[in-house]
Amino acid sequence: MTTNATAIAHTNIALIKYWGKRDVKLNLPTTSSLSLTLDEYYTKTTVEEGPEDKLYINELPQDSKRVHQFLDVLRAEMGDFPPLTVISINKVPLSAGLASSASSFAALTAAVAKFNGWDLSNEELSRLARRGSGSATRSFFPDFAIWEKGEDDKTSYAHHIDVPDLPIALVVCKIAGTVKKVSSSDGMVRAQTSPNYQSWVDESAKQLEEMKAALEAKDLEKVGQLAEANALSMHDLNLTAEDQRFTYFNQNTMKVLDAIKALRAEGYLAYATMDAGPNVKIITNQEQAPAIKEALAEQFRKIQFDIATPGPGISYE
Ligand code: 2P0
Repeated sequence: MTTNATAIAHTNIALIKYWGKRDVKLNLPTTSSLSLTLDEYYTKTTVEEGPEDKLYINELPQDSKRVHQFLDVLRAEMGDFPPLTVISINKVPLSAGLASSASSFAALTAAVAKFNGWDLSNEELSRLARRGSGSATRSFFPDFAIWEKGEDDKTSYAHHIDVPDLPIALVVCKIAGTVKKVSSSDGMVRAQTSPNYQSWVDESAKQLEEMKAALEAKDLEKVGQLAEANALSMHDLNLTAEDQRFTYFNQNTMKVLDAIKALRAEGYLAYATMDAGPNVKIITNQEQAPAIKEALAEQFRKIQFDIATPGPGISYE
């Protein structure tokens, strides 16, 4: 056991989404999902022996039941360890549809494993991180990862898929940096009451296979089409939920989605994906990303735009 341990995990954006649980306690998903790890957004987490489990994010103390529960899940799974002070530096805009829980729980899992000297593969770490947050399963791997829904607790984790030299880029539209009103976990429960839910699950399995083929063929146009179709149908579930329907869209979301369509009509490679917030991420290639960013920045002066590119897997300091 060392006195402290530090891990860095980058966030990821799902091109085929996770949006529903078949087991809430074990965090087992209804679908497999596929993601791109991003270079620009990450969490760096250090753990050291506490007097008690305590979390700081960007130097501010936090009262996070989720983190406390997760540390206890790790103790139950792996054996006891001392109370920990968790010090997290988060370079992901908090809770605004850029999955900060993905990089946070991946970095925390890896830091705790290093602190305790657990000799685990990234797949085994991914399996443990799942209990903290589903999307964290995919943040151990560079570039592209698939979280296999698996059969049970032992078989539901993510792995890397190798797609060498794909010049993919995302233009991230930061429409709102405010805290979202419906958490992902609540949103999924509601979405699962949509009459369209089972058809989304069935369609998602087909889209995943098509996405793997499109990545292998390096067909970015097809990657974009599939990701957009998968994301927009995920958001339809929220609107058609029978119990507490809701939407993450706002007026600017609609306008940006229209602008993406217009860019496509002009010949750009531009497809939208969206997560649990009003932000839109545009899937394009690295050559076109700056022009798309510029065109949108001119049209939407109050929205901030970033360009994100494929990022690395977990690392340690
Ligand atoms: C995803 N999202 O695949 C989907 C798409 C948001 C929209 O995973 O309840 O924070 O902690 O397992 O991982 C965000 O949800 O949810 C997410 P929990 P998580 O990236």
